[in-house]
Amino acid sequence: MKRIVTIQDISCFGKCSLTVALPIISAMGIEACAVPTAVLSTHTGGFTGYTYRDLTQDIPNIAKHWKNLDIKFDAVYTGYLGSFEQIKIVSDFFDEFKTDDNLLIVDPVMGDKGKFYAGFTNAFAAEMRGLCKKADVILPNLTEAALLLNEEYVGDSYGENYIKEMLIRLSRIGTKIVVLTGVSFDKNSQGVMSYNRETGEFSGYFNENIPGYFHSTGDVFSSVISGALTLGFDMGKAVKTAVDFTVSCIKNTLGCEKEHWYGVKFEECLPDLIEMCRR
Ligand code: PXL
Repeated sequence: MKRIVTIQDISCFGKCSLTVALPIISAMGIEACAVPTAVLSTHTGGFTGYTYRDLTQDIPNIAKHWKNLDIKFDAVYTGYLGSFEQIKIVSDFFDEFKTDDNLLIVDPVMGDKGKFYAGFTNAFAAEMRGLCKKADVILPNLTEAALLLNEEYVGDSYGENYIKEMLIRLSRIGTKIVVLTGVSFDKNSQGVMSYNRETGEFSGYFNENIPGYFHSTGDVFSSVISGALTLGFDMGKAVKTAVDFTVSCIKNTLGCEKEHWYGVKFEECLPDLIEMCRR
């Protein structure tokens, strides 16, 4: 059985970060371990008045205990991180838990649609770039890619060449595999493009573009692709599984957007994910 440790906050209400990653990783038949970086009453994307308890100081102690127990991970997957100091400590965690054959996966959660999430800055993006340098796989959306490269966000006006060149620039940060999410070359389809720096291979996978904004789809996608790569799926199958599952979750939320504006209804789709991982 494979084992992933995911490092991100727990937003107690709101269906994102750990409350999405843990059930998805478990459904994929992978042992899910967690390092909670902070406890929030809700996520920050649309709620006001949320509480925030920082757990940065606990992370080195958790790591030390696990080292004493000689626990090893097939993948370390990081999501939302809340401070410079947290990035530094997660970077130390990478150094401690990297092995010859495990995967360090970074979703550089910072923003979407050309805007930072609450509390993030350009200086944070520069620090996040340092963490991406150590990763085997990074999973930015187009906004996060621009922030990592210190470039202008292009909005919807780009073609395939622009994306390929952006993938190459991102890979120069030092990462072996870059998966760029939220790529759309026409209004009917949306998906991802990836680049493997070692083989020079690009690949793309697209599914229906469903109009609207669906919170937490980034965390759903990143959790599934992290699981799929950990299970040893090749990039094509990993990307297809993650995109198709994310689209199923969005479709399952259509018609309930008013009530479920804060996160997609991924739970009812988990049986499909279990099935996708059996094939
Ligand atoms: O979905 C990413 C995410 C994770 N954690 C927190 C967030 C967000 C996005 O807004 O606010 C706390």
